[in-house]
Amino acid sequence: MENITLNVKGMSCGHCVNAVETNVGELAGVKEVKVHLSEGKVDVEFDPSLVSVDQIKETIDDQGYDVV
Ligand SMILES: [Cu+2]
Repeated sequence: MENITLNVKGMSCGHCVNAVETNVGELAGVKEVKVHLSEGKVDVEFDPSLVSVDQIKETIDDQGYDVV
């Protein structure tokens, strides 16, 4: 397992937290995802043999948020 923290812009409320946590959490290989709304950060624990950082970033992007 690997841990990354992504800086994400555009998350502003509980709906955003849910959208990111649910969609990233559904990716095969993602063990845990935690959004820190006030800091604009997303912690992800994942298995790099099953999912790439790019896939995780793309999934957040698809929800309408910017990974910086
Ligand atoms: Cu929101």
